Amino acid sequence: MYFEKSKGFPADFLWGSASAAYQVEGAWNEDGKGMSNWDKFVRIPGKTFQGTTGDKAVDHYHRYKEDVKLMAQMGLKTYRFSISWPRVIPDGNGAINEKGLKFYDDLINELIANNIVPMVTVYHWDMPQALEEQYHGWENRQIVDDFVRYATTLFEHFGDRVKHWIIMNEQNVFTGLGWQAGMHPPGKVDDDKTFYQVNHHVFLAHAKSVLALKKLYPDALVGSSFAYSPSYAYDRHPENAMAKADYDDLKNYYWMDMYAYGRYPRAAIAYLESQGIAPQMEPGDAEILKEAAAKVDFMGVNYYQTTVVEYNPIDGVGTSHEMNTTGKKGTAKVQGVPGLYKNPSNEFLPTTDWDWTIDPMGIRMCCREITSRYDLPIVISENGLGAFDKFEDGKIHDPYRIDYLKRHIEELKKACDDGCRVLAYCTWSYTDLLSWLNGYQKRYGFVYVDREEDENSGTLNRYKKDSFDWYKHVIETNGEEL
Ligand code: BGP
Repeated sequence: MYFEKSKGFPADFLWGSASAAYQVEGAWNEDGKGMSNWDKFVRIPGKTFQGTTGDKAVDHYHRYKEDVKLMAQMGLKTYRFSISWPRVIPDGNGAINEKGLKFYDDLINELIANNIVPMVTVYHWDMPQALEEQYHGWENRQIVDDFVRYATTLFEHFGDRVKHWIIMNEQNVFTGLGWQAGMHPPGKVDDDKTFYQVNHHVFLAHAKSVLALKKLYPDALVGSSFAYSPSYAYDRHPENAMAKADYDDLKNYYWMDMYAYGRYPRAAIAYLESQGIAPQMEPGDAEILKEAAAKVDFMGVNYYQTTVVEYNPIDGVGTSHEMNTTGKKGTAKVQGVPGLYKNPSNEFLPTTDWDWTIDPMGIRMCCREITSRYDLPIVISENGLGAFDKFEDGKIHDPYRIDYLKRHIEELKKACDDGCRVLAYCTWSYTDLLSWLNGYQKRYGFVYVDREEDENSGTLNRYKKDSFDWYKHVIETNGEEL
């Protein structure tokens, strides 16, 4: 739709930036923290780019005050960060680690003292390794109760100061990479049956946590963040249009329908049943999922790219077990589900060095689709450009990042004009941080951190990139001057 004059962003719009505990904190074995599945996984040779770990990460655990000070200088309105489950409950279901809670108390208080709204992610992928050893983590339904106890501990402890909660980060990504692609812990390959069962457990953990939070704090705002890649049919061929419908049901609505409606898409379940891989539900599950969905306040969206969908014959490509983790353009592979769809590249769009499609209009598509299908408010909980940055005489010129963010914010503004209720926009990320599989060379921050893949490299000092001042001005003008 076209509007003569933009209404712009709402006056209370939350301009933010995001991170995740494992990617920034470091201090992996300090102050009583337990081992996480990621602490274990990164130690398996060949799993991460040049063997990088989050042992030290960017040392946010010790430098959080300096980081918050920079956020305050920028005028950031919200900071989205995650809490590390093994830092708070080292073995997952035993004693609470008071020192772990204290770190997050200090961080939250520091943010509030600087007028920055804390937005907390309960689970951003680092699970206590002890639960893997006790009962194979998410594969066992037992984890639901342990998760809800962990989440409730956070709600009880921080709920007086934290209003914005994201329960799960990118459930679709950590389960897909964990049980199909084999690239995240527990590193299982093509185990579709377990993948859907694991997802069912995660949905229950999400739902029961939403209910627990609303019981304690009815005014809290809650949702989960979905890694949403809106899809385009390859062309007007009906087979490709149907492939897009299959893709949306299995790759997008499967998660978003559950968060928003508390049910699985019928066509997806029919397909999974035909393959013998549908999740097992227990009596009462459907009711809990529905009850929680009615209480969800927003759809969290991590938006990076769109996808093209083309029909994939029964002898066509399957799940890829590798991706471009080096930044050498053109090394990513086409993947799909035989008999349903595959995802070729889009010749109309440029890509990053890691072969991620750059499509600013896609962010507007996300908002429009969510608004039409769910009529929920939206929190853009991640959006950003991973790039190689050059540090020269204390300066980092990153016009490519400014251009990327500017073009996405322009489209987001149009989504607001379209009537979408967008509450927040968080860039990924604030400081540079560890990219799970791509090491430290794939940088996303407004703040450059002096370190490389080697654990002993760099001073860890912080430097503002050009994009820092640019985003400061965006915030000052509430997105009017980009
Ligand atoms: C999302 C994750 C983030 C972050 C981001 C960038 O999927 O929620 O944790 O890592 O993607 O991805 P990458 O680090 O692979 O470039």
